[in-house]
Amino acid sequence: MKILKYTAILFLVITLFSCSSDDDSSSSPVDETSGLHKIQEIANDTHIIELYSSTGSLVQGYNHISLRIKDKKTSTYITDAKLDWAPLMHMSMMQHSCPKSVVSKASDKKTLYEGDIIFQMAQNATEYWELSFNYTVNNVAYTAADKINVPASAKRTVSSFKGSDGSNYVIAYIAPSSPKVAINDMTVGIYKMKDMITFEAVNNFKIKIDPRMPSMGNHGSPNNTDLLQSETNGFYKGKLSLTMTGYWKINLQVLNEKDEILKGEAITADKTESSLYFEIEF
Ligand SMILES: [Cu+2]
Repeated sequence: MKILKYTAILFLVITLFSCSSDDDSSSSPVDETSGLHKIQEIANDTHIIELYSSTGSLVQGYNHISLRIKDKKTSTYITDAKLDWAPLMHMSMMQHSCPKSVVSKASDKKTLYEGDIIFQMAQNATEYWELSFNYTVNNVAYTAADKINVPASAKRTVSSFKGSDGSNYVIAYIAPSSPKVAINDMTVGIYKMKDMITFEAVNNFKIKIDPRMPSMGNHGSPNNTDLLQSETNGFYKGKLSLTMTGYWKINLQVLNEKDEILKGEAITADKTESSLYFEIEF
């Protein structure tokens, strides 16, 4: 498996190297999408918006998305756009959005913009997500929208829940994206649903984690730490201890700023899982 991976990297390096040595036109802009894979394009009459991620697909859960805007006439990439995006799920009985960040210029990039979207639900045969853009280039306003593909995740990395305070929340696993047998830096996003369209980051909550291996007597791990926020509207961060590879259920408890439990239960001999959890397997 490792050999395969290294062979793939070697081929990639050779390909990249041979591409760059062929490219002698100094006027063509640098391709800033190396390491990224195209998810899809969303076009209107004037532009093509290219969506990218590290994998080339969207997932139910947390997504870090990069994008660039190509002018159809000149085939050049826009460097000074102002963008806003709006994900909308078209369900049979209603429509709703999901938590998202603003879209901003990627640091040190000319043509690349980036942001986060957390899809709390997957599409199905009749219900689908649409992504719309409102943006301006040289003070001219444009819109573009299209269906996007958000398949169900095999493991649970996002949950919608009603808290004991009556509010609805979305909680999403963000990192580690490649868990290791180690004390991992863990990142989670949590948002309150204000209405069907508006999801706001919540502040000064606490997320308690209790990772367990159900297949091995539901044993846990030492030296986990609660997830806390280091900045207003920011993600929650803590330490996730994983002592072996395999399937882990990360049991969660969400506490509000008054230390009241909004959702989730402590694990005991009789209570082997919380009603709120993430799953990982590595
Ligand atoms: Cu939905």
